[in-house]
Amino acid sequence: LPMLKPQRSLSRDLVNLDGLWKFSVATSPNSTAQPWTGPLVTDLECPVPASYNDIFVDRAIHDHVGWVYYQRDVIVPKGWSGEQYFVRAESATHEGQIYVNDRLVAHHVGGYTPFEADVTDLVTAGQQFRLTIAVNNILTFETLPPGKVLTSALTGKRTQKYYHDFYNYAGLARSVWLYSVPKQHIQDITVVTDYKGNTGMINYNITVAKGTTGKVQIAVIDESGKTVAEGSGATGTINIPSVKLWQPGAAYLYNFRASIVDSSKKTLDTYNLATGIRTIVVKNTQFLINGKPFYFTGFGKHEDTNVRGKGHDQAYMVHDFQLLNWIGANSFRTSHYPYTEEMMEYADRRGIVVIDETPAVGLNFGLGTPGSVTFGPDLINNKTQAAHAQAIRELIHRDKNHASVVMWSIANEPASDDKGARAYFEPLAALARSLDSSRPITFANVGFATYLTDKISDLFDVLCLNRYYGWYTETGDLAEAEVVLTTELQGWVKKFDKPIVMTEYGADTVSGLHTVLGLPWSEEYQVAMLGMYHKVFDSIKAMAGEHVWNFADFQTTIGTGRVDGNKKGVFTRDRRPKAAAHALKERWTNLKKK
Ligand code: E9O
Repeated sequence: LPMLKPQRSLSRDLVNLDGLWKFSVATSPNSTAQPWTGPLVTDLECPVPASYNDIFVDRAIHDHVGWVYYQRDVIVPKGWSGEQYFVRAESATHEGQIYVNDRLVAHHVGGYTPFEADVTDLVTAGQQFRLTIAVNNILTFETLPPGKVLTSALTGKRTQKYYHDFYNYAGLARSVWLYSVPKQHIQDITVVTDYKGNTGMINYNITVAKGTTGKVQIAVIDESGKTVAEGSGATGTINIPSVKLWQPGAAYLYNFRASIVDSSKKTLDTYNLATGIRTIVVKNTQFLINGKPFYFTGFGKHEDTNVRGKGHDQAYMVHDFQLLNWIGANSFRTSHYPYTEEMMEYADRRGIVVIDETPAVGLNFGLGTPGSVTFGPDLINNKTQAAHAQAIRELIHRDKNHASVVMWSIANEPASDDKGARAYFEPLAALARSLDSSRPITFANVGFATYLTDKISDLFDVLCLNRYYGWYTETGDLAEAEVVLTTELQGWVKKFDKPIVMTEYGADTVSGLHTVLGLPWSEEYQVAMLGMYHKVFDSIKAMAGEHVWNFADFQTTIGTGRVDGNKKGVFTRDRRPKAAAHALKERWTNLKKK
């Protein structure tokens, strides 16, 4: 697992490698093809960060299945001699290989989490090297999300099939870094916060690099720059008098500053970790943040914009949070994969609450799980489960210190009614709990796994339900949909003493389409359907939140069921409000006042 997110501090340096990289797609489907072992011969340049698919006006690149190569020259700053340095990719979707000159230095499977390589011994400070990153977009039943490559018998063309409803954007959609740390350095920090009365507590655990002889020291600094507590040792508890808690909508962050200090009191390394002090407890049907019932309002989101695909963009990030604030939302779910670390940090600073999800999506339609008749090499299998376990490890490792993250969602819409579902999920739920006992766990349950047929919800703390009565079923009939929704929710209430969050509900809506009859696809229908759901939610005490599907329209695979993507956005893909945005703003702003 990679080290802490790189940062600049008095002891650490950071070089951003974003920009235009040389780019080419592999001409052969074989991953051992030539190009990356030398300078790439190509006249294409691709921006990093961005998915490559929509950048070029070239259907072959858009639809490419297999490896692509990114390449640029990099200079290790001359002042780094004596330091240890790494190349880090925040993500390579879905499989990445890092090459320093001709040498393979890192390999990683999983498209939404960082990986890195120690290049200290390969390049001297002050020298230049050729950095190549190969990226593969193939999805199989050994990756998450799962998928399958099909080859046309007629043309030989390969296509990537997958079972989830968002476009298989690929490439280097997040930043790439070269960073340095001192030889004696902090490798990892885990903080878990608590409070008693007005004393805050940061329980921490620090691991240091091999060969570190210096001692760990801690200072906790408040937002005004005042040191409010100190401590020492690799593990311990820091008490903070007159604590200011991190609250939804009112973030407060302490700087948890960990240092390594040698025997002559010289500071060798420093890492600054923004830390919000807050507690999360699930009690009966309540989701408590700092002991107060929290009701989630907001959306399932996507990393998705025009041209960039899943490319991280600070303008969109800040604007999306502005829109969340405008509409009165207090939270979102990182459907259906971990988002950039920048966004998690930004949520920490904005006081936005996050349900953090793994890329385990598309384990639903026509797929089997261990023990079921459809389990096998060409379907969900033990290797899928192993990839799933690794995805849980990497997500929790990366995001464990974020105050904004209040719950882990380990899957979206798996076949939880399948007879193999328990055998598949029992160890995964246990794994998530063993990695972090300070947050509840959940998964987003799909409509056909009802309160009567679902087999795994007792393994989780919160019931997250995705429901589409009035859209995929009872289409256009909100009176009938209301009865079905009420029955379903009451069924869950009877069965479990747990909070319920509706993590998806919504209707595809063509911006600008209006009907006096309020028919499906119109803006009127989206408003009416959400309104019906809200009326039902308000009648059920166990409801602990509502996340509309989706924040914005987003791109999907081509098919007859989608017109340039999924149109369930409350905002269009370019972030203009549909009528439902105004209706939600009114409801959520009023809920906030209560
Ligand atoms: C996952 C999300 O990524 N949930 C889907 C969303 C959608 O708009 C998709 O974009 O299609 C909904 C799944 C609906 C399943 C319907 C089952 C109905 C059975 C009663």
